[in-house]
Amino acid sequence: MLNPDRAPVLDDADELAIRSVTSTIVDVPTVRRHKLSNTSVTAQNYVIVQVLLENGVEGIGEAATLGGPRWSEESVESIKATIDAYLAPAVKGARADLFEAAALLMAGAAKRNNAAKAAVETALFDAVGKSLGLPAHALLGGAVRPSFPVLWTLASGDPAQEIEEALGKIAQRLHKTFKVKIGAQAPEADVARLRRIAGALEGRATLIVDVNQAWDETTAIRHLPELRGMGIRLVEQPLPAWNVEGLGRLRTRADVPPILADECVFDAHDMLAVARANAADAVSLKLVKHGGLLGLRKVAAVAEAAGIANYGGCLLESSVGAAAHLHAFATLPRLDWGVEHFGPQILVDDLVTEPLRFADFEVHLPDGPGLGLALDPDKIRRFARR
Ligand code: MUC
Ligand code: MG
Repeated sequence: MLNPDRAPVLDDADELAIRSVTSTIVDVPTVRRHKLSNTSVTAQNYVIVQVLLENGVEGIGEAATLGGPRWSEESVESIKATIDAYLAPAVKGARADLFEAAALLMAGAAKRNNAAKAAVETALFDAVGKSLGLPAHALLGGAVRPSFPVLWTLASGDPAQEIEEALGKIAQRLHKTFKVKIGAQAPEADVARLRRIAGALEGRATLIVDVNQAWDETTAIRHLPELRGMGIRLVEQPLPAWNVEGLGRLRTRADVPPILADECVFDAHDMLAVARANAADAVSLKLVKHGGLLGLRKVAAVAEAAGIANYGGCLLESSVGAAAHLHAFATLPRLDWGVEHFGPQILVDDLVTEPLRFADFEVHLPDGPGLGLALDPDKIRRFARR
């Protein structure tokens, strides 16, 4: 473990010690129902983490979930319990700037629980960045891009509403790539829905789909060629997370769109297994899966080494979680598919004083130390679960 005698010494090292870690569950309604293959939400649930350092600087982080413990095994209730009972005591008193050491302390206190760990680690990057006057990306190697093409997800399940929503986003110059959530209904119904959407948006937008593990291999072999025929550019997690070999078999077929791995890649070992099985063309990177910014960069490095493209994934984070992702994504040499951090736009209100800026089909990396954002205490009070 960390030897304090050998640790690099800063003049103000003690001031960077962690005095406290607190967590708050917030529930923020969405502007419309968001329907995935296995869950459907009308509010997003987050755990907001606040880390206070001995120098009085506060850092913030966020863990997002989607419909309780359905998208993955973590829920806001489990995340808060894990942070309060295990992660906070493990890092209390440790130096916030020793990020790898903090990750080891958290790994020693709890297995997996990656969303909980990511929220704490994000708050450490924010607090240290604010203490040193540096943006979080500078602590990760530095940004190579100031903004990102950003897509929007169509997930009401009603194609007429989805076409209208997409045309509105194009007209406002917010989004021109759309991810359609499928798998909640029979494949034939989804194919008909996609045909309507693709026809209405032809020449005006790029489409990808996310099946969220809903199909088996036979269903995928039957329907993916139809999706390719409609010009769908990428198909995300068509098979259950366990069926990595099945994804590899799909990729040997010329009539299938490129495959984006999501739920089958949590850590760098998973990424290596996907690479070895030739199971993906791209991987969706998310803090909740990879356990933090450091973990996200490790998964991205394995993907890069295997020639698999990095895709900037999300779990409908508010500006807090979205900004954390953007700081990590900004440091990746390549990010061929852009990002999907539309989360702040689907909430009825954000949690920060100055939300992320969306303009000209891009979302912008915030300036300023740490994450470059500040929590709005009134909004936290308004949405905090009682
Ligand atoms: C997922 O599975 O990709 C991301 C965008 C969206 O609509 O759902 C999430 C989760
Ligand atoms: Mg997905």
